[in-house]
Amino acid sequence: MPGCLLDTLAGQRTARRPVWLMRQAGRYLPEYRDLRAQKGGFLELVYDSEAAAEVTIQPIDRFGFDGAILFSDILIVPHALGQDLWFEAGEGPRLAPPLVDGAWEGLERAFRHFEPIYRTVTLVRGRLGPETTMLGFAGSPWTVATYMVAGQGSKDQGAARSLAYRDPSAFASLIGAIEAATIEYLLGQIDAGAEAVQLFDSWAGSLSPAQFEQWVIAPNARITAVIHERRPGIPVIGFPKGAGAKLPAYARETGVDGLGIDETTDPLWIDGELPDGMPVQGNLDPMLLLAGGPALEDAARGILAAFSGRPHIFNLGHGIDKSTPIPHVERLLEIVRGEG
Ligand code: 1CP
Repeated sequence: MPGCLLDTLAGQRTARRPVWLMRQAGRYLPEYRDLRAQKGGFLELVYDSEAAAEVTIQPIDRFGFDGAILFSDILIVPHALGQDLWFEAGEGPRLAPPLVDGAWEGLERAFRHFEPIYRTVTLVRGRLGPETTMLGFAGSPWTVATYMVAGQGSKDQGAARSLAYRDPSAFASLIGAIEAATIEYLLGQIDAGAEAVQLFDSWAGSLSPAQFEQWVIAPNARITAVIHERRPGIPVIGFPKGAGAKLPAYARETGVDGLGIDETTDPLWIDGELPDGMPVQGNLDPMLLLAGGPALEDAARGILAAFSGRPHIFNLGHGIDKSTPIPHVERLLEIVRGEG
């Protein structure tokens, strides 16, 4: 029996609104911090399937979310494509060599890095009750490319944006390589037990409209089409963060089954723009969850009301902040579940 999250993605309006939170596994949970300290680091945790399965399930045990998002990272695909990957304490990810000219062909592929991730999915699926949906994920090619080209995170994604203008064919080749690896990776997650997958395009908002068509919509449409063709019935959630006015085109043209929306999007506006019955996911500001109090409660109720006429998965507009107090999460869940 599928849970209400899968029913919602199939276009049904369920009695209770399904809810999960982006980055629901992570540093705001003391049980995560303990395990991370024991294992020595983030990547050590990700590649240890037993530990990653435990971290994936921690927020389900504590809060009973309707979806369990695989504990991993979007940068596993660059690692598998042959870049070195590590995390600098207090700074963030580093990838070497940076692909300033987009030349990925010389890298030595290491698709074996996908194997422990698949094992995590299988372990988690085996331990979840049928009411909880196992969510796989990957980064979208554009967002993954921004890290591969710069060799790290960046404020304006300038290195990738300028390469895409300077040498569009080299950039298209890099996007194509990421796309192919992402398809293989998502199919592998599905075969291991993922029941839906999300494409995170965290930097979709940094592109001009024409570039958005080329580097966001087109690759996501191709990935979604292959998943639909080869694993029929597995829904794809697209999350083009920052897409704003380009969201309706993204929803129409990619073929995704559900649309993730960030906190800068007005729920009433997007509800009016999307086709009737299209499932949406979002979009509470993570800073409201951090702040708590009446502002949080009013905003949560406003989102529930705005999306009461279509299938809706309650979520944040972006990842939960690491300083979020746990009682605020508990209060939010009471509101979403109609208990308070
Ligand atoms: O413990 C730690 O210090 C590590 C922090 C951390 C965590 C918990 C990183 C490093 N990644 C993750 C897990 C993660 N990342 C998940 C799974 C768990 C969950 O959602 O509960 C997911 C889905 C991601 C996705 C991810 N990684 C994105 C897309 C979503 C988003 O937040 O925009 C991005 C951009 C990354 C890259 C990344 N990984 C980690 C960091 C700190 C970053 C961002 C780097 C930057 O500042 O650009």
